[in-house]
Amino acid sequence: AVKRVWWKKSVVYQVYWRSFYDTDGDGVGDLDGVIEKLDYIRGLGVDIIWLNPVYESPDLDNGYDISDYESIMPKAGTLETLDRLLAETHRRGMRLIMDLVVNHTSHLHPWFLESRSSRSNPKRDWYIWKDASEGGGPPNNWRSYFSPSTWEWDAATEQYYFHSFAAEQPDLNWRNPELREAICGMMRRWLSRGIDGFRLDAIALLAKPDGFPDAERPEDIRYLTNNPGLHDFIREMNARVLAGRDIVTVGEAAFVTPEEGLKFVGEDRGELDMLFHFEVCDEMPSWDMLRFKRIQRRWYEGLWGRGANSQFLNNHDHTRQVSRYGNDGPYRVQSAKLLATMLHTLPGIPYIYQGEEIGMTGVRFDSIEEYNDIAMRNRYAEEVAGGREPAEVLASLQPLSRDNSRTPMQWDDSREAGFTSGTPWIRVNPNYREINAARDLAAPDSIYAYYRELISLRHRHDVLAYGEFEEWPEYADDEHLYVYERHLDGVRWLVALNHGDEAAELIWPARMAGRKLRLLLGNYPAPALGDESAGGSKGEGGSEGGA
Ligand code: ISL
Repeated sequence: AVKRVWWKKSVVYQVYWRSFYDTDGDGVGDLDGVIEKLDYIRGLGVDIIWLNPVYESPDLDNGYDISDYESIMPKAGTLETLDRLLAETHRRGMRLIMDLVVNHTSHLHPWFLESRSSRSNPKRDWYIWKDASEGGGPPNNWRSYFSPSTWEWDAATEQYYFHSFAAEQPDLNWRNPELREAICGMMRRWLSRGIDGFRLDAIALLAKPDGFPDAERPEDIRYLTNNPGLHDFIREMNARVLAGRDIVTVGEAAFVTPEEGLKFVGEDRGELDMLFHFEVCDEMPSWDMLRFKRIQRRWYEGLWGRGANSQFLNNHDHTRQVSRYGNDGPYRVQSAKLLATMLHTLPGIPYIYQGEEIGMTGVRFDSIEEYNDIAMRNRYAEEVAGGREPAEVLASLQPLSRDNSRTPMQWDDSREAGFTSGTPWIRVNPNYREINAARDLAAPDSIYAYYRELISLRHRHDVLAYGEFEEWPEYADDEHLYVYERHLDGVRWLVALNHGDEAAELIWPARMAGRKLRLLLGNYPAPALGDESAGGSKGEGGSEGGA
């Protein structure tokens, strides 16, 4: 049986605040904007808000380069605004978790300024410094996420420092006990302020291997993650900060298998509550039904009854799910509902990324200057410097640019989609006249209304949170149909999904004879559920999500 905890019946809504709602006209969303839209979020029925980083930052990686953990970036607001947001969130019966980056800081964080000031500075060891290799040049051949090397030369002290992401994001040295104490103290202060937990950024990266050996295949950056000692750090963090509080934590863990994943979230481990694994978003470029089924099966078998997973197909790093994994053309609405049905009925806690609930789509800007994403811009510069045709490089980077999901929330059909009275920091998707929240709020059969219903079903029925998962074997190898049940204490829910663009008929297996069916939800008008022909669910070129 699965351990029952409130957050397992919850749905999380991710607020990428800089693109959510701008109240002061500077073109960047802000915390006041989140406060103003709390009723919209609450209207959906979600329980937990995950707020992307709001700390003081030079903002080269949109807040993931923190220069002061204890204050708020002026673009977002002040500590006072954050307190108000927290109070207003709680007043509406929701909780707020903050995104926290402890693998690295900004290169402008006072800790790093001290660390780089001299080899003998007391904070030298709070970051990772190494001499050049014997022949000169970086200590090893590793690639970072956002640039050709993980090593950046510091001319003043004549050593390299290590960075898993951009050079402006030096990695902290978790082997240093004073550093760990500083991080734990900071986390405790945030919890005392009343926040309800953390989304822990890049948590699988905290430990680095002894001696930093060269990689055989530098382009496969798995070596950055899951190194020995990682779980000691997380357990210590749990014991010193998280344990015994009514909070919830989710770790962002790149490159984990279910076996590795269980170490983060195993209920007997004393580490974290939930996990984002990236076997779908990082490793499945476009929809692949058989692969997706395999991933779901393995994670279910690996974690069920032992630790919690999460379900998501997009976030601020991954392009919009309806564009990437669905159909954002003629079947956009049906497709968005289909993906939602799947995410909210598979085992795991569903995460919604702002705008997903109205079916927002990816974008394509005309020139590299219109993009902001540091990962994309650095990659573009590297490839163009390497002699590739700029237009070709741009075209190859567009589909997966992180900016696809970072365009402003489309509130209505007024200028700039009602996001700002000024000039938005990143262009609004031109399709905002058709796709916007005002329109969805007014239509009873909108994507928004459908999400609200899915969330309400989760709250009202334990089977979605605690029910076992069973695929119909008849369709296990089907490339378009995904048919499974969740069951708990004699209650069985059937989910039948058609990802194909052709109508399909569900063949009713003999074991279903005599079953009484009630249709709960579907992305097409309800099919007739006769006594015999109970399963004949046909969808015009789309899909059925019903039970
Ligand atoms: O988006 C990815 C690549 O497709 C992920 O692997 C991602 O880069 C990685 O999981 C870490 O992401 C997080 O930390 C980054 C930050 O830029 C991302 O926005 C954040 O989600 C560095 O702090």
